Amino acid sequence: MTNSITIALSKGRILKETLPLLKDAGIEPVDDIEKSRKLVFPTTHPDVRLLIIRATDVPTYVQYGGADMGVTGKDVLMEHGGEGLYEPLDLNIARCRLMTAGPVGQVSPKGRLRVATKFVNLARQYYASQGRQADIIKLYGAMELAPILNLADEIVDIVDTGNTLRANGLEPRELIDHISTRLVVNRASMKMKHQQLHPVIEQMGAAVARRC
Ligand code: PRT
Ligand code: MG
Repeated sequence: MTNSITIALSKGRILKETLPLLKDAGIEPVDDIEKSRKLVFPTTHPDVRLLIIRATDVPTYVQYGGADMGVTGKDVLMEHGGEGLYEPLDLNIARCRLMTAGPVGQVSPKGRLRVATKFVNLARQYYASQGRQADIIKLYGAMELAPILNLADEIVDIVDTGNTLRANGLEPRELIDHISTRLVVNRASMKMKHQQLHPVIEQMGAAVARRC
């Protein structure tokens, strides 16, 4: 199997925009990914197979060599830490912002803050970089509920249109970072399978450039 490469894709909102970029690199799943319950998909490229997994698991699979390459959000990569990974390409899809947010019309309290988020590492780093004391409360979803139910003073979450915040009585406060989807590669694979990986990275890069 040393000649074959495995690419881990994030299921969910990134997947639809990733498939056309892979297609331009000559890689198309043979089954309809969105209709199938399979997790591993052969492709029209004889040496390439795709894994369809949760976005948050992509860096882990690629780091440990379960996949040679992966596609996931910069938010997920920053939260993971990026050990063992190269990040050769910004795919420029699923663009959004990582922000702090709190109840409309309130300002962030001056003293110690309670912050609810699924991005605990990112949040800890951000508040430390601002010289602010923060107790981070880990949630797995529906962060917007936390300030409403007085679980937290503010949240750290992804914002796109801002509709989700508004619908829950919240507003954006500070921009932490701009986010887009990235291609990542296992460091050992980059050396050992350079011949197979290099053309895929090149062709996906060209596909991204054509779309800009
Ligand atoms: O949902 P699940 O827990 O299974 O996994 P996930 O949330 O990691 O996956 P998914 O598919 O929801 O998101 C994958 C990636 O898409 C994220 O890691 C981001 O890099 C990127 N992305 C782009 C977004 C959004 N836009 C986005 N709008 N991820 C999430 N959202 C959510 C946000 O969490 C909030 O609930 O949409 C809501 C905000 O949207 P607006 O338009 O109302 O502001
Ligand atoms: Mg989600």
